[in-house]
Amino acid sequence: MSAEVRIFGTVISTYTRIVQITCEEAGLSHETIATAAPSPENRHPFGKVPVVEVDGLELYESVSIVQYLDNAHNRGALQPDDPGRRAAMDRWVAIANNYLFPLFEHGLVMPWIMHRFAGMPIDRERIDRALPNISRALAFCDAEIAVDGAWTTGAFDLADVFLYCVLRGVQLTPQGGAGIAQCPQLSAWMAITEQRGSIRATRWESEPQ
Ligand SMILES: N[C@@H](CCC(=O)N[C@@H](CS)C(=O)NCC(=O)O)C(=O)O
Repeated sequence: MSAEVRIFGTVISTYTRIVQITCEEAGLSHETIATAAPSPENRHPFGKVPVVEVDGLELYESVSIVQYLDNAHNRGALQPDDPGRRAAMDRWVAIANNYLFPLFEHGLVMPWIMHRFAGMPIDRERIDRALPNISRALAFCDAEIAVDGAWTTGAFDLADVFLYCVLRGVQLTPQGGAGIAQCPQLSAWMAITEQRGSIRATRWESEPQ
């Protein structure tokens, strides 16, 4: 029997994992069909991954995808009802997508992926240029989460899904791992969150056990 959700995306991908975790949370079976972003098979109009097939629909853009999965298959359990808390969650998802991901991805995560998996020389200049802003961003996250020990409600919601995936890529680089280790609240949150079933079930093969 084929999976309920077909995810077309790269195997080591922040956004593919965001969708995988949401499927796990909703109890949906899912399969990932390896699809490179810049490939003729990729149906995303702006050349990004993932693209998802579910319930006869073709969806793209992770916010739209995960809200659909949570609304249609999980009674919206990953989205707070209270409007103020909802606004806080939406703000964190936007921060993750608009500021953190581009900064981390271009400045640190991609240079290491290209080095580790494509054998390219490590681009130290690019990393060194990005590190001050990355440190500031991590310190901001650490201070914000320290306010009440959670991004939004204390319950696991979509802010946790986006932030964990965006931060995990950073943590797996030498500089990012050291940076997060210097942020006590953030480190503690990462350690607790990585024990969750949906996170464990979607670990990248290359992640240390
Ligand atoms: N706005 C998109 C962003 C997706 C995205 O940036 N995906 C990355 C992989 S994690 C990608 O496609 N990178 C390839 C590229 O930018 O060329 C979404 O929310 O789904």
